[in-house]
Amino acid sequence: MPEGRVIKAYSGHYFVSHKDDVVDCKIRGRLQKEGKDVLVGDIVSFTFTDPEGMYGVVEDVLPRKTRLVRPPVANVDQAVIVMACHEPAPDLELLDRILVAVEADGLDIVICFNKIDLVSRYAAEKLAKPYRKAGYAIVKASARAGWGIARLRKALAGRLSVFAGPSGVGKSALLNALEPGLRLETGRVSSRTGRGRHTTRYSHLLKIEPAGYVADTPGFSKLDLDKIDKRALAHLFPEFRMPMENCKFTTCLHHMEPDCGVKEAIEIGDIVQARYDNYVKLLLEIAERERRRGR
Ligand SMILES: Nc1nc2c(ncn2[C@@H]2O[C@H](COP(=O)(O)OP(=O)(O)OP(=O)(O)O)[C@@H](O)[C@H]2O)c(=O)[nH]1
Ligand SMILES: [Mg+2]
Ligand SMILES: [Zn+2]
Repeated sequence: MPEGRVIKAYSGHYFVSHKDDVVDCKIRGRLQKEGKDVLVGDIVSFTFTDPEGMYGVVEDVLPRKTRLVRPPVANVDQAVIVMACHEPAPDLELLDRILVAVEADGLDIVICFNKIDLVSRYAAEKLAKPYRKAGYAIVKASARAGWGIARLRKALAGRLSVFAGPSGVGKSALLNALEPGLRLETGRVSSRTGRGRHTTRYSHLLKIEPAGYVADTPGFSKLDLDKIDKRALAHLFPEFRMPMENCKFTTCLHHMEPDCGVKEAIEIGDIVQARYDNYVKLLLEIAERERRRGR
């Protein structure tokens, strides 16, 4: 039976990429009864229902490697988190929040600082440095000028990636730069609020040569960290992992405790203060939530 990847789904139609074609499929009723839903990103087996091979029926869903809730995409390997260097102003608290959520999902991570054409080289590097230091793969890019696009393409090859980041940072523009044929709708950043307008509203997968798939996801601006408990949080900051081994107490939350390896690492410059400050912010938020639930 032929197999392919679901690249788009809406109102009962599942578009399955098969060889160089896309087959418009319905779903076998039995699958619903078995409680199997079909997500964008799923690999499915299907049968053709017409001699031209344009239409088909999804017969089964192959086992999923991963399943993201937001955006609802299956089998994602990697997240590309896009922030603009300017317009909208970089929100590093949001970036750290997204990083924590993506780390918790176990995805590989690339951080793309876009719109470097709008700032000095120094300003772009100042933004990127703490994250490079934390061990993240960084791409500095300008969708407008075409800078960094080759590096981004390399990072996407052979994997299914999601693009994430606030509205207006240039996710669609970057994808257009990668595949000029796509002509995705890009929005203006509102001059009144300085924010994007959430131009992109549904998930589908785009083929990025060579052999990369990308979900162009809705921009989002808020993220709750509901499933993360406060003991797990520090492990989701990769640059904390080694210093944590020097904490005196195995229960150390790296906040008020004495003899804390994380705080020592800040003093000698191995951990950036701003990252730590966002850690504490998230820690207190999680602690507060756990307290409320405990009651
Ligand atoms: N100067 C400059 N402008 C850019 C760059 N990339 C994107 N833009 C502009 O920023 C605006 C928003 O870009 P989009 O690609 O629509 O942003 P998005 O992240 O897809 O936004 P949503 O779909 O709302 O989540 C558009 O006006 C783009 O032309 C860049 O590298 N430099
Ligand atoms: Mg968009
Ligand atoms: Zn500690």
